[in-house]
Amino acid sequence: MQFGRNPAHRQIPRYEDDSIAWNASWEAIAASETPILMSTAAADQVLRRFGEAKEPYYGHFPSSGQDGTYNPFPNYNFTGSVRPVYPLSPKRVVPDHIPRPDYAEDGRPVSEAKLAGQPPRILSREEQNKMRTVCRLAREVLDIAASHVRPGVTTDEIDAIVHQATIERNAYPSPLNYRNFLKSICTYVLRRLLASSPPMDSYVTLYYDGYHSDLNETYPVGEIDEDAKKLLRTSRSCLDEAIKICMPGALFRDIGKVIEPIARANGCATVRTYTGHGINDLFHCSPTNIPHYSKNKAVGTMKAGMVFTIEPMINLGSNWDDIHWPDNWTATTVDGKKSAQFEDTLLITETGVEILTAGKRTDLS
Ligand SMILES: [Co+2]
Repeated sequence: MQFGRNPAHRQIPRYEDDSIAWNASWEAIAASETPILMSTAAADQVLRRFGEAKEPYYGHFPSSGQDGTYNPFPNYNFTGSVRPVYPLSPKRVVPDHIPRPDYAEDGRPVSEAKLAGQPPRILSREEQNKMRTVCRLAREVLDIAASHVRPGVTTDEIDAIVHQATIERNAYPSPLNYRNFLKSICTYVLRRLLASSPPMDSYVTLYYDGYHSDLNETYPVGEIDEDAKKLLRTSRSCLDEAIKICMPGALFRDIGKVIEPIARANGCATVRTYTGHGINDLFHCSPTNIPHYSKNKAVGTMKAGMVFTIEPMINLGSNWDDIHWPDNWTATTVDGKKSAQFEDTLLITETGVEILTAGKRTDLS
């Protein structure tokens, strides 16, 4: 498939210095101590759709803070109160002995492009076992990351923890250098998480023994308000109910028909830009678009041996649209309201579905 730019980019103002306008950033910080509106995005998919992230700009900005940090897009009309904080930490190193996907060196997922448009693959028994292994490892790493989520932690600290836990398992952190993405996890948040503020979303994607897994959860950080609690419960149940219909013969388009009514009934909206996707020896593959909204025209029937993700992004309120920062990958809600997301990697079995990334549930009550 082609990775065209989203029309949302056209709304982004131009800067005097073009080198600033398309930098890659991944850290964001809350500008104030008021309850924070955080948005999450499947950053892996932002990259998939939007093309390559750009090298960060490390130059001087007049708006630099006393600690040397700065907002690289001071003129951008941000929604919500989350802001980028530069400079980014240096790219983390993966030891040479760990096998890596094709894009690890130059950022280009060539094999994904080659196989675009192919029907979904049915995995052999051996491949299914490899998917079980890599998904179990991803769950272990995500749980380690979750155990470090607390007020005051930075997303960069979580990235370091995930990177270390991943390479300790002889796995490669799949997001690293995927279309030149600079980090080992996709996380969206506040660089420094405040007590009584936002949920934090964390993605863990591993590559091990030739196969990828994909998993994400949103966590409360400190005390969160009732709206945020409702959002987390709704997002989790959107995913859980959608998984229940998965079995041989079920239609991919019906997933969205389960999810959107649950979101609406709880005063929430379903993001349309980002979708579930096939995953196996490729990070993203056929079926490339598994929509989470009702009126979709996704084609295809589930068959035993297929592996794919479901990962609905649910926004508080009725606005499902999203907008992107000039860094080429950070997605936020257009109205600055909170958003949450949960994702699992699923295997269709002869009789139903196996949640390959299943694990202990966070208490969302
Ligand atoms: Co995914």
